[in-house]
Amino acid sequence: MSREELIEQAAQSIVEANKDLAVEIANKAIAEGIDPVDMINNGYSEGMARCGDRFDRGEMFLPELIVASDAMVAAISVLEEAMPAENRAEKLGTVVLGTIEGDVHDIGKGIVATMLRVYGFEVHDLGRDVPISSFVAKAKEVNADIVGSSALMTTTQVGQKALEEALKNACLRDKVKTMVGGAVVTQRWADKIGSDLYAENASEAVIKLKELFS
Ligand code: B12
Repeated sequence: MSREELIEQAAQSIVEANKDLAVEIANKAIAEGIDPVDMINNGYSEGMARCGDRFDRGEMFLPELIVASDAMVAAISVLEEAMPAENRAEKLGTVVLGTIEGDVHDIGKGIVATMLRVYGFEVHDLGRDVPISSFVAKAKEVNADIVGSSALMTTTQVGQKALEEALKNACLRDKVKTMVGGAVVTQRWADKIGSDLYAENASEAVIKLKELFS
């Protein structure tokens, strides 16, 4: 099967919320030697974007979205196994990462965590619905170089601004770089709140952080 066919089937498996098919396609892609990151970015993520459009149009409802999310998580975990870790003697930096309090969206943040690990960063993934104080406490505890936050909703996006303030109040802002992302987040927002770095997707996050630490 060609790359294009597998990419399209991956997207379709998410739209159909078909976990078995999503996993089957992931395994096929690995067997065919297709880049797992390509499959995630252009296949499964595209499928989830189509789900988002359907949800917007009222053609898909929350329970289906939850099943589609499960299918995506299952396929990604198969592909993660196939990502060759970059060989390097030393870690590039220590990252604390999480989804802002009040927000349960964690698929994209999980992809960012995986990709950063693959490319040589030590990642402390705090999960989702993470209180601002936990980001700050973890950053102190592990002596973080980067604090990254994900927000998928306009209501939780404001938490990224609160995180900037909290890091300043804890006298950590000079020691750590901050990185923001998530579907509602833009470069403009990052500039507005004074975050050091914005990335549209996980691959871009890796490129930008590697630049910063090289
Ligand atoms: C899947 C999904 C869900 C799943 C989440 C499952 C999970 N475990 O994550 C479920 C069904 C649980 C869900 C619930 C809800 N959802 Co929802 N959901 C989505 C959907 C369709 C896709 C999100 C997704 O996973 N995309 C795929 C991943 C790969 O993309 P991504 O998250 O954007 O991540 C990439 C980049 O953004 C970036 N990135 C992400 N994080 C970070 C962090 C850093 C530091 C960096 C650098 C980069 C980065 O890299 C990632 C990988 O490339 C979006 C629609 C959309 N277009 O985004 C709505 C959406 C986000 N949901 C929405 C809403 C409203 C809700 C609910 C409130 C619905 C409800 N009525 O209950 C609840 C939320 C409850 C809560 N308190 O959080 C709205 C938000 C609207 C808004 N603008 O505020 C959206 C936009 C849908 C819509 N159009 O209405 N949702």
